[in-house]
Amino acid sequence: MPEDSVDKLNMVTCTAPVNIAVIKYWGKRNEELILPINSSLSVTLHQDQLKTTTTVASSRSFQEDRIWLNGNEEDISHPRLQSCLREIRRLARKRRSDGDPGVDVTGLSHKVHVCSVNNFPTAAGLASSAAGFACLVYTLARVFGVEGELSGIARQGSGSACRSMYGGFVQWIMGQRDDGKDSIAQQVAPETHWPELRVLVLVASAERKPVGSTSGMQTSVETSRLLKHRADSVVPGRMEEMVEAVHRKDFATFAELTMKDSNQFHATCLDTYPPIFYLNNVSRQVISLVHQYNRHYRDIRVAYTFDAGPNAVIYTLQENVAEFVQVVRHFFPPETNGGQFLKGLPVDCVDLSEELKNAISLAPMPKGIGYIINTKAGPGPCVVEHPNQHLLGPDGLPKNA
Ligand code: 2P0
Repeated sequence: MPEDSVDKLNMVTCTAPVNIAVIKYWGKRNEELILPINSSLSVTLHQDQLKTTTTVASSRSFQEDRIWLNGNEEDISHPRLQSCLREIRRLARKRRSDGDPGVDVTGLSHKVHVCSVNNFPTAAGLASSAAGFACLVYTLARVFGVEGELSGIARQGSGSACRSMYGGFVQWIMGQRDDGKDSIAQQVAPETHWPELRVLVLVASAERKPVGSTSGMQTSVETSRLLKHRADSVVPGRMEEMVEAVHRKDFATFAELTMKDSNQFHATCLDTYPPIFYLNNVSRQVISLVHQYNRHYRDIRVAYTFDAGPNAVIYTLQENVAEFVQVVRHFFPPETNGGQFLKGLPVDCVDLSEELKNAISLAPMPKGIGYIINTKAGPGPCVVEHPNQHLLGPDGLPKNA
């Protein structure tokens, strides 16, 4: 590659977070624009534990758009990738014609190379598409010099990705318009609002989920009357209550709504025909454990939620983390010579009282849970300033290829 084209490489690296919904998104009213049948609300997880990193480079010398995900080159012609690229370029052209000096005029026609990695295993069962598309859109926007509302573009990559465009507590407002312009994410409160809140990801299984979210929710929309009832008559009220509970930092209300909404989402999966099963025996044991733990204290101290897979995500407050982790360790004894059971934020060691152990009537399930990630709410996407963090080399190809 000649020197001058190397000089004209425009390269940006950003990171974006995972989010876990407490009011679930399930069902679209428009498949192509990814418009949902109900609003949803999530907590953005801290990027110290879970994040996607994406580098985008643009250059006059690139022949075509290309993308590498977790080390492998993937097909960039995927319609959802194309939607994000097209919409960012459209926005950049619009900004330029509006006279925005920030837009890199010369780079508008350039092709891009995209390289993206997750710092968590796909086997952790966490929705990597949300962090992935949020990171792609955020990074592309920096490369093309566009700012402002970007969640509507991330949404067109993957619905839940629009919520990863902000930190803290985030709602995705379903919107009413057919063109989707009002279907966007908004921050309800920043991550600093509720510093005591903690999130434990209980990684139960390395199996791949049987039915993907996109096709699963499609079948649910076609066949489940419960899903329609949920979207029309349950979620609107729950969204209001949840926003209020977050503002008040009312853990008991937040927790109860979270558990009920997870349960109703899985009920709509069972009401889908043919039914979809995301929960397994370990999931059901975790549900039972949480309810028995809360009943023992006559107080809602811990809440569970499950997405399109068997792994539990636990919301609790910092003061309960050490004991609850020990409870999980007691009822799901880990492999003695296995890897680290607890990852993420450090946790003190505590002894469980006999009273508490006796109050929970469950037979221990050895190795039911592989490991726990202890994390908290965190900020939205950020730019990585240090150039040695770029995933693409000066030749525009992945460094670790
Ligand atoms: C959520 N999930 O609100 C819900 C709860 C899974 C269960 O968003 O088709 O990967 O890309 O819009 O965003 C997973 O759905 O689906 C999801 P698409 P997405 O987090």
